[in-house]
Amino acid sequence: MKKMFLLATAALLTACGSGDKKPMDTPRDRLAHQLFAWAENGQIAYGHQDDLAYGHAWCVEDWENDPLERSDIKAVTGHYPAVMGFDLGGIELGNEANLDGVPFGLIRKAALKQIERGGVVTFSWHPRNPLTGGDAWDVSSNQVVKSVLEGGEKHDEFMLWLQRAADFVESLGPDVAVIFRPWHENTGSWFWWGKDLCSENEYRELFRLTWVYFTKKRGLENLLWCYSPNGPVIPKEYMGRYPGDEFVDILAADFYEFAGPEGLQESGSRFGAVLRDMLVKLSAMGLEHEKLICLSETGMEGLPDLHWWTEVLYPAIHEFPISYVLTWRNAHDKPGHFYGPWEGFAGAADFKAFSELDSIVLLDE
Ligand code: BMA
Repeated sequence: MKKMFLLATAALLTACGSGDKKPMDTPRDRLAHQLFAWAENGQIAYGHQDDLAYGHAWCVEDWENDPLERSDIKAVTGHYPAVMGFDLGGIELGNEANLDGVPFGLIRKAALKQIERGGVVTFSWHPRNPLTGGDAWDVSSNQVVKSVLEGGEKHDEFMLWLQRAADFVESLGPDVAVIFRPWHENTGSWFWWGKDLCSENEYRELFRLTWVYFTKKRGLENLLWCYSPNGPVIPKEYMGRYPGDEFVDILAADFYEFAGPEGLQESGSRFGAVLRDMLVKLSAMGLEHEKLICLSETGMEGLPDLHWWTEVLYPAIHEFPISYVLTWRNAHDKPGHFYGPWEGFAGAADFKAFSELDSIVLLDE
C-alpha cells in the first residue's frame, strides 16, 4: 500500500513543480516535498496543537519578549513536535486573541518559530456562526452556509471574515508555507458547516469560495489545502462533499478515541480497528486522487490509557503512508483537557517510547 501510494503521489509533486517554475522552487513546493519525504521514508511526523503557546501547567504570558522555548512535548522527549497546529477562530471578528485566548500575535510568532526550527505548521479555523452570532458549534440553523454563499444575506459580511483570515495568513510573509485546514469535521453535524446543516453542494461551494478568495483574489499561493472530514470514513460520504482536486492538496480525517463503558482495552481495540479501516480508505483515495494524506486530529482526552501511544495509536497507523499525525491541545486552564503528555504525567514514558520509534519524527532540537 505504501509503495503504490507513493508512486502516485510522486506524480503530484511533479505537478507542483510544473509550469514555468522549476520543481521545489517555492515555499509551497518545499512544504509539499517535506510531507512527501516523510511518507516516502516510511516516517510519520508527530504534531501537537498550540504546542508553543501553552501546556498543561503553563502559558506564555509576555509573548513579545518570550523566546518560545517551552513545550510539553520537548519537556518529555527533548524535542519539539515536527508539526504544530494553531487555530484562527476569532480572527474573523478582528479579535486580538483566538477562541481559546491565544493572542494572534503569539500565534504568528510561534508559527514562524516552528518553521524556523524546520517544522511544519497547520491552521484550523473555528469561526463564529455568521447568521446567528453564536459560536462554531451553534447548529440551531441549517441556513448558515447558504447565507454566506453568493447571493446570501451574510455574503458580504462573510467576505470580510475571509479577508481578515487572509490578512493574517499574508502577515506570515511570502517565504513561508503552511497547511490550511478550513471547514473540518464536516461529515459530522456539530459545526454550522456540518453534514445536516448544509447540502453537499453548499459545502463544496463554501470550500471553493474560501479557496478562490485566498488563492485568486489575494494571490496567497503558499498554502497547502487540507480537506479533513471526521472519521469513520465512508468514501461516498467523504467524497460527496469533496470540493475537487483543484482545491485540495491533502486528504485527511479527524478521529478520536472516547473511552466507553466497556473498559480501556476494548475501547482501544475498537478505536484501533476503525482507525485502520479509515486509513485503508484514505490511502486508497489518496492514491486515486494523487494527494498526500494525514491524520489531521486524533487523541484520547486525558489519556486514561497510559500505554495509548505504543499500544493503540502506533499499531493502528504505522503501516500507512500518512505524512503526519496531530494530537489536540494541552489546555492550561482545564486540567483534564489534554491530548499530549506533559512532564510529570504518569503516561509520559509511553509517549517518549513512541517518539523514539524509528518511524516517528520530531524535530532535532
Ligand atoms: C476543542 C476544545 C475546545 C477548543 C476548540 C478550539 O476541541 O479543545 O476547548 O475551544 O477545540 O481549539
